[in-house]
Amino acid sequence: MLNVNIFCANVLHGFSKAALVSVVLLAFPCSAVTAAGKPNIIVVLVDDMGFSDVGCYGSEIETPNLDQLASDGLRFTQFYNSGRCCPTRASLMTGLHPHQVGIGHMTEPPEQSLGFEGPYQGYLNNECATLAEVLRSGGYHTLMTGKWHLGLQRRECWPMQRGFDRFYGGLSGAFNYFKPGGGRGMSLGNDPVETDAGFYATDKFTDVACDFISDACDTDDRPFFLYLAYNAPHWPLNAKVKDFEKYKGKYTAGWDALMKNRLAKQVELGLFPADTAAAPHEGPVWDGLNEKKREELDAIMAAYAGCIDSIDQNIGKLCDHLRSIGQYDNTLIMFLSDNGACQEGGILGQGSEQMVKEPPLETVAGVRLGQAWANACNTPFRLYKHFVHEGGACTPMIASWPDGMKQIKRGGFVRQAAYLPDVMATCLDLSGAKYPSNLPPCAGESMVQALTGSHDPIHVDPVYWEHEGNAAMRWGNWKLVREYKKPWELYDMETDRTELRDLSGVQQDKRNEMVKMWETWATATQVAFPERFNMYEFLRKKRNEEKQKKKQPNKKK
Ligand SMILES: [Ca+2]
Repeated sequence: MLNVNIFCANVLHGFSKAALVSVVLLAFPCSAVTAAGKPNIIVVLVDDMGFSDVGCYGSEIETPNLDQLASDGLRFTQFYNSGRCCPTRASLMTGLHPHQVGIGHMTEPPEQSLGFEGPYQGYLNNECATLAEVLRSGGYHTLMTGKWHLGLQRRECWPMQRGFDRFYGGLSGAFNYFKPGGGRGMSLGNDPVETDAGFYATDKFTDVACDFISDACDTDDRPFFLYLAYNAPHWPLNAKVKDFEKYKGKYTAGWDALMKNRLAKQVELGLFPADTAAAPHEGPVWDGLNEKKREELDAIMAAYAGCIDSIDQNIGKLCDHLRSIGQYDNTLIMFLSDNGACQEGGILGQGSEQMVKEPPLETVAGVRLGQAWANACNTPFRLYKHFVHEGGACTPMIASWPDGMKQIKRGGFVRQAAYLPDVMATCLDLSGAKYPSNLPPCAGESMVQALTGSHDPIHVDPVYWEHEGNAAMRWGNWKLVREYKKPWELYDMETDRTELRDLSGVQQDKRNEMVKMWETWATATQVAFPERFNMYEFLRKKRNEEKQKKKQPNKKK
C-alpha cells in the first residue's frame, strides 16, 4: 500500500506543515484524506506500435507530448505486453494470463462464434475482474474510449457490463479511422452510433475521453480511471493527409538507415549501453528494390509515422485538458503499446501515396506496414507482433505522475522488468480497492515502489508468456524463449538484450530447469502445448468441414 503521507501531501499541497497537521487532525478523519488523495489513473494503450517508434525511445517521428510525459515521469526499458492485440487486452484488463480469462489466443471475430467454452473460447469469462470493476468498487469513476476487442457478440462481455460507467468506441478489433463500418462500427454505452463526416478515430476517442473526464470531475470529488485504447497505428494505416505529408520523403534512405539512426538515438538517450548490437534486419536489401517500390515504401512508412504523430497530438490535447482542470499532477498516466510493430501484410506491406490520400472507407482494407518496416520499427530487437521475442512483446512504457514522483529525479528510466498484470496490482495498490477473493489471484506485482524511485526488482518470481505456440519466461536476467515448433533459446538479458547469443547449449542445466518450470506453468494455466491452439486455423478447418458436408448429398435410408 502506498504511504498515506504521499496522499496527505497531495491533498494539502500548498499548506504550511503546521497548518497541514492541524487541518488533517481537525477537519478530516485520516481515511477521508486518503480517499480524497487517491490519484486518477489513465491507461493509454496504442495498437501495433513498435519499440522504437516514439521520440523518447529513439524515433525520428515527432512526439513532443509523449517526450514531455517521459520528462515528467519515467520510462520503462523492459516492459512486456503479450505480443498481440487480444491477449494483451485480456491480460491488461484483468491482471491475469490471457488463457485464464478465455482469450488464450484471440477474441472471436465479429461474424462468427467459436462454439465452445474454456481457455480459448474467444471472449472474457466470469473468472476474472476487470480494472474497471475493481476500481469502481474502490470509488473510482470508470471511463473508456477506443478499442475494446474482448468479446463483441456477447453483451455481457461489453465494457458497460464489465465495470465501465461510460464507454465510447469500437467493440471489435481493427476498424477504419475515417469511417468505420462492415460490422466494425462505434458504440456509445451499449448502443451503436453513427459517425459524423469529420470523424477521425484518434481525435474522437480523445475528445470524448476529455468530455467524460470533465463530467466525472463536475459530478463529485471521486477520482477517475480512464482506459483510452487507440486503434492507431493498427492497419489500415489511415493517416490524415497533413500528418502524412509531414513525413513523406523522409524514409527514402530505407530500413537499414532508419535502424542505425534509431539505435544511435537510443544509446544517446541512455536507453541502452553504447556497445548494444541491434538484431540484423531480415531484408530485403533496400538498394535492391526499384525506385517505384522504394517510393511506395516511403509512403507506407510516412502513413504509419503520420498515425503515430496524430496519437502524440492527442496526448498533448489530453494532458492540456488535465492541466486546465487541475488534474494533471495527481494523475498516473501509463502509455504503452499492445504488441510490437506489425508484419501482417507481406514483406513489403501494402499501399501507396494514392491509397493514403484516397483511403477505402467502411473497410479494414488499406495501407499496411509489412514485415521489413516492422522489423526496423522494433529496433534494436528481433521479430515483431505475434512473437514473444523482444521485438514482439517489449513495449515503450511511459509512466507519469508528478504528485507521486515528487521525491525522485524524473525523466529517467525504470530498468526493472515488468509486465501487463502489474498494472492491476498497481491499481489495487494505489486505489486501496479490494481484489475479489473468489477469483484466481492477480498475476502481477505492484509497480508503485519502482514508480517512486526504488531500484529493487519488481519480480523475484518468474513470469511467463504463450501466444500461438510462441513462448517465453523471464526469471531475473534469464530469458527462455522459443518460436512455435522451434527449439528453446536462452539469453542473459543483462548482457544480451537483443537476443543474439543463445546460451541454451552452454547453460543446459539452466535451460532444462526453466523449460520444466514453463511447462508446469503452462499446464496449470491450461495453455495448449506442445500443439498450439490457433483460432484462425480452427475456423479454417471448420469452414472446410462445412464445405465438404454441403458437397455430399444427404443419403436417405
Ligand atoms: Ca495490436
